Amino acid sequence: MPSVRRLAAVAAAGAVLASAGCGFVGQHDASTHGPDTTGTAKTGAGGVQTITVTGDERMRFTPNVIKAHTGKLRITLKTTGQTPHDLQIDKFHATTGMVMKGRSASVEVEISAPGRYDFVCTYHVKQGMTGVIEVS
Ligand SMILES: [Cu+2]
Repeated sequence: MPSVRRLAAVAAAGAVLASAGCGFVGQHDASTHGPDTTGTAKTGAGGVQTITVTGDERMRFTPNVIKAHTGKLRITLKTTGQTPHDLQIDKFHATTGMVMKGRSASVEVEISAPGRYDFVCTYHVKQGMTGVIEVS
């Protein structure tokens, strides 16, 4: 059963990089990280938007561009290969924690402002394992 870490974080303008040591560890850039795959979060029970992202042996998230609206968003990371991954949304300091082969775990945030929110695999950010949530 996937574990859910609840974080009621608010994306207030200007709250970026509030604390040293927990800033952006990577920024999504398709020009260096290969072609993007886009997925749209679906609104389910309780108005929570959900989407599943896979992490694979190529050190890529699929999709790596998530379209969502403001409100609650739950991203489930599923690791498909041998290599464990995590999914961390930098701005919210929110993470799935390490997800082993064949397992999945979720991270849930509440996004109050439209914008672009980067996420990374903290283990493979240097290999370009990054993505972005596009919130409208
Ligand atoms: Cu990874």
